[in-house]
Amino acid sequence: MKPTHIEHIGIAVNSLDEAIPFYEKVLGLECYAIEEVADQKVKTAFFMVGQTKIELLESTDPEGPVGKFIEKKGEGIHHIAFAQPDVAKALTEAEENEVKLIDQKPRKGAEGLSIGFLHPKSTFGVLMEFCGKE
Ligand code: CMX
Repeated sequence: MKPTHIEHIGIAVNSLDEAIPFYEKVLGLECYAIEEVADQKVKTAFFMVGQTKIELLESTDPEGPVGKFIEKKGEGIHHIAFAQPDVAKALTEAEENEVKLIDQKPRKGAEGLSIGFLHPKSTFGVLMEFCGKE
């Protein structure tokens, strides 16, 4: 299944309060939402750039995925999310192509969207997310 576009790029930061002014003042983007995703142990901030979003990720728990990532690699690009019309089907198709899945089926992420992750060890070192309304 072909993604329609890049839905968002996830960027791990130490502090939303410190990073948001850069996106607003230097890039002139508007932070249109801040949301905590308890399940993922992150607080997120969103900016729209054309059809694609920038999702800043601040960890709320050092043992969460973003906390561990920052501890190991520091701030930076954390994942790329592809918009998929049918996330469940896209995950099944990836698994049929021998990709290791983090999520066997979609779960709820930020903005109420269905999300599912592919393991970076199966995707040439880039954590990938499928993301969509279904
Ligand atoms: N990108 C690329 N590689 C990554 C990575 C990332 N974001 N996160 C971890 N890895 C690599 C590590 O570097 C490590 O590689 P080495 O073994 O070569 O050192 C390996 O994956 C294992 O990493 P780890 O630190 O031991 O962490 P875990 O195995 O416990 O977890 C992962 C890694 C990807 C399974 C976990 O982070 C995960 O489930 N991620 C998906 C959920 C998520 O990231 N949520 C936050 C965003 C939520 C949102 O957008 O709403």
